[in-house]
Amino acid sequence: MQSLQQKVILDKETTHAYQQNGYALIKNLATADEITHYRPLILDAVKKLNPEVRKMEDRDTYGKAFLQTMNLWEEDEQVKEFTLDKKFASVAAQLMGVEKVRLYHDQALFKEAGGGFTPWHQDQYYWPLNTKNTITMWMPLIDITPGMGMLTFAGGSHKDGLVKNLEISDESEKALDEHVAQKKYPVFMPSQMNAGDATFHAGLTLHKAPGNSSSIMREVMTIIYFADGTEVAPPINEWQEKDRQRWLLGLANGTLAASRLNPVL
Ligand SMILES: O=C(O)CCC(=O)C(=O)O
Repeated sequence: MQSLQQKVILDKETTHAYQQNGYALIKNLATADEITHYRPLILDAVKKLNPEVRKMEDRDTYGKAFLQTMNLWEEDEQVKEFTLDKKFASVAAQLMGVEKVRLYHDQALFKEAGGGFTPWHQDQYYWPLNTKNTITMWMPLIDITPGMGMLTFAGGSHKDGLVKNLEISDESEKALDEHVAQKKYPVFMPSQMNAGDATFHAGLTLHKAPGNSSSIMREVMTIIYFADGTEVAPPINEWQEKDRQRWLLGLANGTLAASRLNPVL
């Protein structure tokens, strides 16, 4: 699948808007051929690796929000091409205004039919990385409408740092919803995304998604990147310590975040 390597050059307005808003919507980032090729491979990997076995009614709010299957690229050589793809990484680097990015990890986030909402949160709460220059690419593998669980952003919220020390939960939803209202951040939700469109958001951008009220799975693949040169930060919660072990292979605080799972892309 060679076409993935074609570079996308963003215009200044797009990168400037990303810096101001903390998110960007890039249409047609993956072509229809690329989606046709990679979607079944990602679906197979999710089927094989998805760790969720509980019934919907037995899960908490986080568990109801999506099936979270992580680092597919380690398990599947073809998904590896997708996750390590330079076209996606180059868009991430251009938006962040850095020359090189490293991979943090990938994850498929599949919101089941009838799946719950994703509470307001900031990703950086989970990451022991000594930088604000982190970004997630969020790409639907099928066409999606808002009611299927469209990602929604609080514009400019990334500029205010880590707002609350809260994991994804009913508590984060309540506290951060109040914060968004109080700060009057403009809230943005795309009205439609087609397979291969992608949003990018900063690790500190507040975001959420409604539940999936449709009868089909919201299939989304995500890739998380950070600026090359970032160091490992002392973990501030248990999640960050787990991440340090899992995605940074236990690298010590203050060392370069550059394990074999974090190649420069
Ligand atoms: O897919 C979702 O519902 C939430 C995604 C998300 O929070 C993320 O990719 O950072």
